Amino acid sequence: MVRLLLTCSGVLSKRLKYPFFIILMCSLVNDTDAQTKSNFIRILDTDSENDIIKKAVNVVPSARQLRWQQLEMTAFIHFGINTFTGREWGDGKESPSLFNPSGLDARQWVKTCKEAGFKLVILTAKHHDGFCLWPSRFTEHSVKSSPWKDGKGDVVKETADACREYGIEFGIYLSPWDRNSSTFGSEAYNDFFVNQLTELLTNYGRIGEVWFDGANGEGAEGKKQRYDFKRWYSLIRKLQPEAVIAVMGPDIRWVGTEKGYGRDNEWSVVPGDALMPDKIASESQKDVSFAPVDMTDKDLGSREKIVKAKSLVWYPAEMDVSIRPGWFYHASEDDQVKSPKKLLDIYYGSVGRNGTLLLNLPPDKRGLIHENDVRSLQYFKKELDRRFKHNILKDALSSPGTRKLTDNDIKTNVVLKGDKGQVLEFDFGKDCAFNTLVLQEDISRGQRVEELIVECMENGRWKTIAKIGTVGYKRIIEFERISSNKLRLTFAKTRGTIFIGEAGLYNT
Ligand code: FUL
Repeated sequence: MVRLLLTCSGVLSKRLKYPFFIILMCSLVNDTDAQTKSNFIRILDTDSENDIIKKAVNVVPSARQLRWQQLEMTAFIHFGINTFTGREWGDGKESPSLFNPSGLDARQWVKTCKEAGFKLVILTAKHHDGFCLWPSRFTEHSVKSSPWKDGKGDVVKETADACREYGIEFGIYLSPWDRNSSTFGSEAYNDFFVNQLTELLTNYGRIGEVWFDGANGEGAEGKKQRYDFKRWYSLIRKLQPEAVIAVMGPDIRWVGTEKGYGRDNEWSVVPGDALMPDKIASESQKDVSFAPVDMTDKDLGSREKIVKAKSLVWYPAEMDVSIRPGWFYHASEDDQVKSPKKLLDIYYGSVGRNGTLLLNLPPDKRGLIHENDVRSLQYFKKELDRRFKHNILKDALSSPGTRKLTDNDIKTNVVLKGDKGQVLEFDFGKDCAFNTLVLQEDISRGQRVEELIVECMENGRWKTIAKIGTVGYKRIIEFERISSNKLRLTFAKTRGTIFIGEAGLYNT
């Protein structure tokens, strides 16, 4: 029989209301609390540091951001003309006749993803070369000019249909930079882009994510394009209101590398100064990155950063990485597919560090995810399931209050008031071996944990086994295997009352 002790210390932070200066960028999370919670809050010149921290705890995800975060694992499919030329970036001059997969099977892509635990698949409908994987009415540079299926095929449709069949979400990657379009560099290009976006958002059912690539090169004769992001974003909101917009859009932030790892302290509440709506509209992607600050900065959301901010926004990280060195398939990389061990490490470093993983699986010239990639993913999933099968806390916990920590629902939470030193203590009644702790904050209440100390009982004394910073949506903490009858979590520093949604203890 296990006992769970909840101890509170510190001062109960008062809930302040800021009815006059809250600006809502996206949807409210909780209508009954409409005046205090939003995914965007302005900071006033008169706000003290304490006021700013209190505002930070009321910055919460929009409904679409919360849904997206809970997907945890999402997949990228890079496929297109580059698959057939062996390049990573095409120049737009490639002949569509090169596109001729011998056995394209989008169901195999989606089945592979589904079985490996992915919840959303994003297809490169158009990469920088401008070649469209759907028969767009607005260009000839597409599958309709290719020999594949005598020009009658539609890869976007096949992928969207497969996602529906397997019950996972579908998303589209549409490169703003188009090296084929003759209008690139003029206002007409924005109309062309809107037309293509409209096709993708209306003809293929529900879209869960729209991914606009950050690469913004030059068109013919050095022409630059001023992208009309405001128009594109409002079109998406109108046609697919549930879709999140990445990668530097209003919903999701690029983590800052293409390696698949988050920071030690990955904050979803960050300064939103560059996200001011008036700026979003007017400048090219190169001029305004929509980044709160330098996206590669080691620290984006600590107290030090947010106390200098002019606004705060919920802007969670997406960790994109390819299973191979390249984003597109190259036969020469068949022996460089990331191992199951590496994929597990990436999982711990992304999903386990308050992020969403976006893993790229590039189909080969046949139009299939290569056997080596499939094998690696299968072993990865098997090992993941094995490691997280047996939650020691689940078996042991008995009281209804503590069951909330193991019911796979982050919204049923354990509330710990105070702003430092809150304690969760678990007594197993007998020695148990473990080496991994998984914690989740109920992020619908914000991200609040700043420092956590993990201890176990050894010979009648508490021994520190891990010290970490942020938790957020999910934190996976590994330490040396130990055997103990008690575990103590001390939230050494928090931004006020914390809401722990889930907890898991494993012997992996
Ligand atoms: C980058 C692109 O240039 C790569 O080709 C790839 O699509 C990657 C996901 O984003 O910016």
